[in-house]
Amino acid sequence: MTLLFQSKTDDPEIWRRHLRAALPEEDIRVYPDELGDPAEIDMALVWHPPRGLLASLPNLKAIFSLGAGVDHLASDPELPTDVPVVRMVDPGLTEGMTEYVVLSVLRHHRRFREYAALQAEHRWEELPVPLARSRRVGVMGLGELGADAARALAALRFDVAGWARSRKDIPGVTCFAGAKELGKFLTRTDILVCLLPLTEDTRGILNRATLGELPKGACLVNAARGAHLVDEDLLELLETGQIAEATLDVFHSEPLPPDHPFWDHPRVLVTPHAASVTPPETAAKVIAENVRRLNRGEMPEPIVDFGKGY
Ligand code: NDP
Ligand code: OXD
Repeated sequence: MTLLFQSKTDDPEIWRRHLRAALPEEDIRVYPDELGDPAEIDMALVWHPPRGLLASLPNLKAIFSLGAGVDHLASDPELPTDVPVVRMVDPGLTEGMTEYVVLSVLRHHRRFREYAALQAEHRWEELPVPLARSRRVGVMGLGELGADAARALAALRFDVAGWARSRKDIPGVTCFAGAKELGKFLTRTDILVCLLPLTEDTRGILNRATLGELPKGACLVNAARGAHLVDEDLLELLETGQIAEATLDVFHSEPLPPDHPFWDHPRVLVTPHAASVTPPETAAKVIAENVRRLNRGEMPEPIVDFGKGY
């Protein structure tokens, strides 16, 4: 079988090396130079593919997303509807995200932004910090990434809750479900972490109304998608003190435009969509397992349900 690799942001040679090691029998081609005859492509491993590329491959049996999010595919009006789309669920990707979330939550909890500001003024001042068990962290999205991050935060003894569409049972995590329980989840959350997929239901979910339900002085960590957040609402809530600080990894427009107010905001930490990057050394093995499933005539997994949007 022939696998086409396409990404403008991932190094194709590193991926080729890991894919070859995991799939020695398969033909690995890198887009665009090695595309060759489109009819020969059986599978595509892609990140933000050019519109229409996937539709131009007539014998495609599976589309693998290089990332966990599939909004980069859902937004392609020409996405083939008869080819299974497989999202990235990879232990390395999950570990990276959990590190980012734990680091960000601890940074807010232990007031490191304020210590950095004090250091800049050469001020020796101890700031009070509650025990983690008194700090209420809330994780929006309890899927592959959110559930792992919530478990890690609970292991650090934070008072952790999570919110998803369906009810979850995660030891040490108070689980809320569905739109009806969003309010209860928000009002008990001091540090809010967003790990939702971007869908029509979740677009703009971090807005004046929802962030306004958090206790005054709450912190926000958005590592999901920029379009979850209404930027102007966050800026306004930072001004009023409703939101004390934010850590933002994802933005409406990436790279974040140089004149965007987040860059210079003293209480916003910007990272460049780097919360977790799919590591080829682990993910090539995940792809290989799915290619073997296809070779056996089985379905790859997990397949995206575009009815739900993720
Ligand atoms: P999953 O599909 O495994 O989990 C999604 C979770 O969100 C599920 O718990 C789901 O609920 C919940 N959810 C979806 N829609 C709603 C809704 N309307 N209301 C309440 N809960 C909802 O995704 P992952 O955990 O693998 O990834 C999450 C997102 O993280 C990705 O889509 C991507 O956008 C982002 N990401 C960002 C990265 C970065 O570097 N910044 C890296 C990787 C991912 P249920 O379980 O009931 O279905
Ligand atoms: C992803 C991402 O979805 O990198 O994996 O954002």
